[in-house]
Amino acid sequence: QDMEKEFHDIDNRGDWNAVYQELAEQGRRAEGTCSVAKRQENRRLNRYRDVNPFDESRVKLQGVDNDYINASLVPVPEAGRRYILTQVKCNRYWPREPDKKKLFREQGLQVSLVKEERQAAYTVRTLQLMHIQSQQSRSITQFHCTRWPDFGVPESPDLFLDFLFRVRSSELLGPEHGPAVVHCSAGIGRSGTFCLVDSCLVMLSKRGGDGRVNVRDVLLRMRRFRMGLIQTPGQLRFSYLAILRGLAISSSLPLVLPSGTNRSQEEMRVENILNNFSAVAAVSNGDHRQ
Ligand code: PTR
Ligand code: PTR
Ligand code: PTR
Repeated sequence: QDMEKEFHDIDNRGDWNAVYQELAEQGRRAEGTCSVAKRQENRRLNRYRDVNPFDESRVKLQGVDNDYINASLVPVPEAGRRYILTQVKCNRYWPREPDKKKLFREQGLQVSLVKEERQAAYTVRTLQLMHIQSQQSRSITQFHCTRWPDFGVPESPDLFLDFLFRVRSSELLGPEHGPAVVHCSAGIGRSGTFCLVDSCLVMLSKRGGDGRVNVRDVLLRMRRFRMGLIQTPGQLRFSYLAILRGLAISSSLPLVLPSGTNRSQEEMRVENILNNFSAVAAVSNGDHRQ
């Protein structure tokens, strides 16, 4: 595989820093304008002065006076994916317990917790979001990766892939659903890593066994819709590792498991991951305030 060779070449040269800086520079040269984000009345809506949505791909709120939110729609057509990346993290926006509701008066919304399942590295929650005035509600599935500090990488590709495969098994990232919301602190570093790995793995599986994907090109194309996706050389290297590992896992998966033979731990683990179906709509990375 070309990508594997590229990975080892960069590793052997100890060059991730240079590769990352070059990519970041190319990304910056292609950036669009952020004039709406920089308007006086919107300044307080941006957590970081240097992370803004482009005018062209910003998500617009409906039914409110000011349609501005620091969120971008990032399409990856080759993978059949569309994500909304945004900066939502500092507040726990869901109730801690099933019988409690969280009320957002200003927005006229109410959030209740329907179900919560805790795993070692992530939590899956089913939330009910209600628009109070119309009494309309929708079900939101939130996948919350709980072990990924900003500017860092997850402990291992396998731990991250457990999380990613769990999200994917719900099929909520697919084209028959609206774009999934992916958020962290700035909505670029960890969220960007998540979307890049997901999209590249989808492209590889569509292209079959000897398919290829140019990770850097995919990332640069995604960066035209939201700035700064992937924030460190380490996150870029981790993305390659996770894609390679994800590819190895999915191609080692036998179509029909031979009965009576001893299956490896690996096969059983993968089968477990793939059988874990549930329903989704939002993905969340990182910690939240208590
Ligand atoms: N990791 C962040 C930092 O150290 O900059 C922490 C942070 C958390 C920054 C929340 C900003 C935050 O948003 P707000 O100021 O809106 O609570
Ligand atoms: N200016 C901020 C900083 O560099 O600290 C912006 C920023 C913060 C960028 C967090 C990325 C961050 O990480 P993530 O997108 O993973 O929350
Ligand atoms: N309870 C923490 C606090 O308010 O300091 C919440 C928090 C945790 C805020 C982490 C920001 C954090 O940074 P990040 O999740 O982006 O690593």
